[in-house]
Amino acid sequence: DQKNGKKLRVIGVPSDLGQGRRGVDMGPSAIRYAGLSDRLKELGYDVQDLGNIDVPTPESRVQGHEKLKYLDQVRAVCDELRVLVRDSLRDGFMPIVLGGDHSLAIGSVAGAVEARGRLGCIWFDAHGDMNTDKTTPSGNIHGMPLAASLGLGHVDLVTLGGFSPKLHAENVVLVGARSIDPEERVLIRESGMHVFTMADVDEMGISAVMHKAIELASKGTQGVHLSVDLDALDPMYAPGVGTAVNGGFTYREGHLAMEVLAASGCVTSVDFVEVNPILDLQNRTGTMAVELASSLLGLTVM
Ligand code: 5AB
Ligand code: MN
Ligand code: MN
Ligand code: MN
Repeated sequence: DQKNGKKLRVIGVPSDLGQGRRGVDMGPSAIRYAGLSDRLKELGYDVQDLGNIDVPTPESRVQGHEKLKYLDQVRAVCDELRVLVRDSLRDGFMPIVLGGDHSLAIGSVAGAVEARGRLGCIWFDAHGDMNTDKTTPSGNIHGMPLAASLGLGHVDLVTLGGFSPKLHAENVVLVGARSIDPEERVLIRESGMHVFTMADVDEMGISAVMHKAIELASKGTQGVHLSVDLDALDPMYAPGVGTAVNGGFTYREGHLAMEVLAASGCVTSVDFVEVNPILDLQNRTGTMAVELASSLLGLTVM
């Protein structure tokens, strides 16, 4: 059994710094409450939960930068996460990062690349997360983590860990996109990264999309960082997200995507982000995150 002796480390990032709606800071609690650790232990893993990174509450924050909201604090949180992800991998653990808003992925990607070298990245999202300080319509850094990881945007985000870029566009695959800002679209096209929109998923089927995504992300890399924004799923299955967009993955498409990834064995670190229990219905979205993690980490019925 390939899971024997496999060690997982859970890292909570209770951050709502990167977006505009309160409540996503409680995402890590909601995912834990839905039974994450027990499910993973049932699957035969050794699970260590490191608890949460300290994140300043809104009441104690200062808005430093005129355009990018809470830039300094986002950078500090990402830097702390970078070290935890890096050291977890170096200690032989697969990091499972719980968010919190998607800005945290700047830190998890940086740490994963530091530990392992060249990595592919599969990014499940309704959005592109490819805005920069120049193109952002909102000032919210959760719309920028993929750009920052590709070396685009504000220097404080791009240079985390002292190196840039973290990712190479030919190994980056966005899956599930259906809400891209006009200038963000230009950056996506110019970058050369790969995009499978929901229309592509409808046309090709999620299985073919995933096989292609894995091939692209794995080519010449030491593993794949998987970043799951729960808003990739249809709001019917994941209503507890700050920026819900209709027309997302069905329950089975989400699971099949994880199952194809599990079979490939390519994923070396993962984020589950944007879970907002205040906007949720009876923790449906936290539960979805736990179920997706189970499928990713190899739950087989037979
Ligand atoms: B998420 C928007 N493109 O930049 C922006 O949830 C939304 O991490 C970003 O994918 C959504 O503000 C960021 C309009
Ligand atoms: Mn999103
Ligand atoms: Mn996102
Ligand atoms: Mn969001």
